Amino acid sequence: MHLTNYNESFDAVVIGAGFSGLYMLYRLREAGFSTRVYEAADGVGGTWYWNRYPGARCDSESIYYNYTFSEELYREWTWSSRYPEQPEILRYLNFVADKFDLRPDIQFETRVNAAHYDEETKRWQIELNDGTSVSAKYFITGVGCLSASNLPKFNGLENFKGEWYHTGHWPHHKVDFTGKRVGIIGTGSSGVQAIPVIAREAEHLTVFQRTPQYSAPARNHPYDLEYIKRSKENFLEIKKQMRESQGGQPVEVPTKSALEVTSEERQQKFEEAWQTGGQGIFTSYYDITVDPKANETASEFIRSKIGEIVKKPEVAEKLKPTYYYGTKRPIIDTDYYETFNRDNVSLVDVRTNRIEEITDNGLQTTEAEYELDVLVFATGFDGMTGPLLKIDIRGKDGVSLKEKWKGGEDTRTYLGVANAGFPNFFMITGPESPSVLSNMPVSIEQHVEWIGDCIEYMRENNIDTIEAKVDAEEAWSKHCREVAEATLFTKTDSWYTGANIPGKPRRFLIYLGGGGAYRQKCAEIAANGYEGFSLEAASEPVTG
Ligand code: N01
Repeated sequence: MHLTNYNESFDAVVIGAGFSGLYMLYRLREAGFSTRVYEAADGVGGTWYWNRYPGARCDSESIYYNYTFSEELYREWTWSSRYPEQPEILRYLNFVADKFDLRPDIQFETRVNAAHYDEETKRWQIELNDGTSVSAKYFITGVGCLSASNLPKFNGLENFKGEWYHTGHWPHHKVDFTGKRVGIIGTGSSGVQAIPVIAREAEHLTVFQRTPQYSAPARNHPYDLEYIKRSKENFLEIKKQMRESQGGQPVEVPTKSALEVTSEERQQKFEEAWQTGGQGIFTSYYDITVDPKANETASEFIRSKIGEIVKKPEVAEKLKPTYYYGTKRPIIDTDYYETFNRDNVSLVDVRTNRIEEITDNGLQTTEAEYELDVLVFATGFDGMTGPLLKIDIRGKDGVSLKEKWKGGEDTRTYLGVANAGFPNFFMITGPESPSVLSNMPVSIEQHVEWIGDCIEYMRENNIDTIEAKVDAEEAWSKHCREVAEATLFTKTDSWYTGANIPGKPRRFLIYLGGGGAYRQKCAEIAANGYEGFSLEAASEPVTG
């Protein structure tokens, strides 16, 4: 694509008005770069705009699940509870957009269909779904890791006479389950959050479960004002801890193996974590996600809790997972296992009793037909690469990202932020960065600040293009794979490994070396004049 008559021209184009795009816009605009954000939705929020399903809430503690780039912002916003619900997080992001007057530079209800690098002009030509095209020196994606929803191909869905919804594209109106027979497919984080809420309203809820899940109680509670006041007073310390920590929130780093302590001590530790609520079991011992035997201690602890909570033994057995705890996203819940004690809830194991088709009136498995008025798909996302590959992104020689990554067989990036062959293209929390195995806002801020600094550096040093070198990318990708292979994460079928999408090549695309260490590595690379990147000087002074 070599367009000469594009409609507008910017220093930078950013896709997405979620946590990533909002801050990227602010950061670049503050530095004097003309920036345009394109957003498919009619409002800001990204993940928190789309995932409006009942029970949707965050599983990072709210005082850490926010931006830290502005102390004023941190002090002005007050979270209501430990794990805020989706409407509150969406209000926060709207508050941010208003406070920094971001909306004038966001074009809503607009999708980027294609972005092609023009080697002659050294600019990105960006094609929008309204038929117009714009040009930008820098092209930045803030599309998130989980925005391409996965609706599995079930035969007959088009014949279903009832209502159906996907948790990742929930409607804006309230879905009323009162008096209805509801079915839900999927028991990941979304399903586990939605099931207890829907069960309280529906006449009957049938849960179609393929893989049982480990979940721990969230024990959400309102914050007391004194706690909030202290967190605001300690802003600088909290920010430092978040940014230096492994996972983006201050957690005591485990120093012991689960296997070096007595079973009594271990049991006590797990029990304390269970009673406190949150992700404490996951972070209790350093080898939980590394050593199968250590993992089994935590897995068995949660299985025993399921056995205690769920009254019908045959239901409890079906709910007990067997994969390595933590290698699918560990879930925290409010009354998840308890919900299966309700008379109006039934559980169907679709691994043994397979879904054959969706019928006019419900769902047919190999053993029975279930009559349903509403069907909810909590079937997740084509994670990591899915949102990027939905856009026709082409770098030098017209090579697409999809071709470069060999359809996912060979996805490789430099630091999860850049790609060889794609000059001046940056991905916020892209594949092979810590992304979803860290507290997202912290990782997003780190990428945004790194990208912003890089673009400013280019202007100051009269550099026209920056591009990852092939060998640096290869070394980074190899390092990511080696770190992941040393853990149990790669052994489990999950969206982390791409195994949830039929035909998707199996690759683990999250950097597991820790957010703090990753931040340091990125900073060193920048301090060394962007080591591993080729920088090309401009023939004329760089303005953008
Ligand atoms: O998706 P998932 P999600 N037939 O992929 C099942 C984040 N998040 O939307 O496990 C039958 O985890 C599938 O079964 P199986 C968080 O990072 C965060 O729940 O593949 N079942 C699974 O049970 C999370 O990890 C928050 O065997 C099918 C479910 O659908 C990520 O988003 C809240 C099927 C999908 O689970 C994704 O979570 C929500 C089929 N053909 C989400 N295909 C919080 O912050 C899929 N399934 C709390």
